[in-house]
Amino acid sequence: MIDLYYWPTPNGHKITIFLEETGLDYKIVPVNIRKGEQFAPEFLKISPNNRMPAIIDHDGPGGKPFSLFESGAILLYLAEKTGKFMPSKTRARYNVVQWLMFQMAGVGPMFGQRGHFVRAAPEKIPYAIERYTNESRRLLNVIENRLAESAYLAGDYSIADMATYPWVVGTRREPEQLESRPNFKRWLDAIGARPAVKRGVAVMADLPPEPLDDQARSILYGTKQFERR
Ligand SMILES: N[C@@H](CCC(=O)N[C@@H](CS)C(=O)NCC(=O)O)C(=O)O
Repeated sequence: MIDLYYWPTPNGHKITIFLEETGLDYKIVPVNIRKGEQFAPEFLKISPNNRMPAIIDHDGPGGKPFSLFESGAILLYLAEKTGKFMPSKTRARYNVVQWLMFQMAGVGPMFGQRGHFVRAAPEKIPYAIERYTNESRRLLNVIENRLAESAYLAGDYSIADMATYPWVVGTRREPEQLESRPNFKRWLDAIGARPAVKRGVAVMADLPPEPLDDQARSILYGTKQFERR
């Protein structure tokens, strides 16, 4: 059994998609990041960066519990544990790893900052919005070019696609961005049609919408983030 410390966000969806794809037994442990539950001492023991997702695999290596934070590390671990969605041969494996790192170091942070400055920032800062919008569009072009030569980011459907999809699926709200990227659109359609992906993104999707009020802002973007623990 795997405990998944989770809140329904793109980083959380990466892991629910993998777990649904493989049928591994898991239990959701909700971490309400707008209420500050990511700062609970018990959670920080497994995720010292106060971010979800994190897991405890009660049947970890050596049959003992094993905890992990960082979604990319969790996907690598689960792929290795199950032997699924990451090939074992070195060249093919590192092809997956490089596209996973591209998501972790590029797509996630840039789309995340864009979302912050477009939707969450209390003031509109044109330079920041333009900077992260440009960078997000550039990354979509990298994805489009890659998908013009490959059905999925790293050959076959893999953890690299599971990591990237939840971050870029919101581009559907900007149809003009899809028109110029037909291979990206084909990939979005193919992944979005997978039953396990539908189930993965549906986990806790029925939560009532919570406002990003002053208290949530202060927890997510305020001084609590860098208080010494
Ligand atoms: N690099 C981390 C990022 C995780 C992350 O940013 N999680 C966000 C939600 S999507 C979070 O837990 N935020 C809580 C906070 O900012 O305090 C990963 O991929 O796991």
